Amino acid sequence: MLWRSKKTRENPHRGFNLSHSRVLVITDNLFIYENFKTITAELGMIDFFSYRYSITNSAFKKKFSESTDFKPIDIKKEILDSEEYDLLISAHSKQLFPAELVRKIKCINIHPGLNPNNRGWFPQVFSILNGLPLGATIHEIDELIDHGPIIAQKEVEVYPWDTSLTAYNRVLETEIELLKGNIEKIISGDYKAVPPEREGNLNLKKDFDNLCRLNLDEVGRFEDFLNRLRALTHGEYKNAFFIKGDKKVFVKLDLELKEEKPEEV
Ligand code: 0FX
Repeated sequence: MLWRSKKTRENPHRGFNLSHSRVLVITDNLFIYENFKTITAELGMIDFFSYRYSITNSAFKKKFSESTDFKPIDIKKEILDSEEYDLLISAHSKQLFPAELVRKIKCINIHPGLNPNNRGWFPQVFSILNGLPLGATIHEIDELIDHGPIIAQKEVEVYPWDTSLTAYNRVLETEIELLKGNIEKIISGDYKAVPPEREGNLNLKKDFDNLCRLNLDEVGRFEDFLNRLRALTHGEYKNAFFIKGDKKVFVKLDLELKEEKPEEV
């Protein structure tokens, strides 16, 4: 059960003041959802959070059809207000929070990228391609995508042998680390958010989709093609493809690391 008062309340479990006692987390990512619940349970804060997933998430609809406390939400249609919630957290929500909502309630985003680099869709894919830094960011949501003042962030390495999946897994672990280190401050409002120094760059779903179609006549450097395939290799996802006659052929890379002694000159 959540606190029903808007006033700052004492957390009986931890003894710190909460200004956000009614927090709604919207997530479409299982790893983040499970870790979020574990972290808040460990911190004795489980009662302050409720969870919803996007109405469009058919996999979650199936998986959580029996759940009484994890239900879908249509963030554009459902009227949420500050009478009901003090804080909304987007933790890999597939729905963008409408500007009207962001103006009404404090909204925070947990994002798998190092803002303002490669804001938007699948940051690690674009970091592998354009060499911009990758990481995880917790920030206040404003009216633009992955753009608002930054509460916490941490860079992760991107290696020349990474695929999208290996880089992404490193980012997810870092998001959880940031969440653990900052969630108490966030719900008590005891943090300083700093606007990013630059606007950075933004990638959309259509930019990712455009990368996936390979043109077999394209001429270029081998390393660039390799990077493109690394960026599009992510477990079972069928991303990169080319068309040959009436066939669509999906491509992914299989990379294996082995220690080598540097060649003697
Ligand atoms: O949960 P999430 O990792 O997050 C994504 C965006 O990266 C993030 O910027 C946005 N705020 C959030 C709403 O959506 O998404 P996912 O589980 O759909 O994808 C995870 C990774 O899987 C992705 O980074 C790359 C890979 N992937 C995913 C899809 C759907 C592919 O390689 N191909 C795909 O078709």
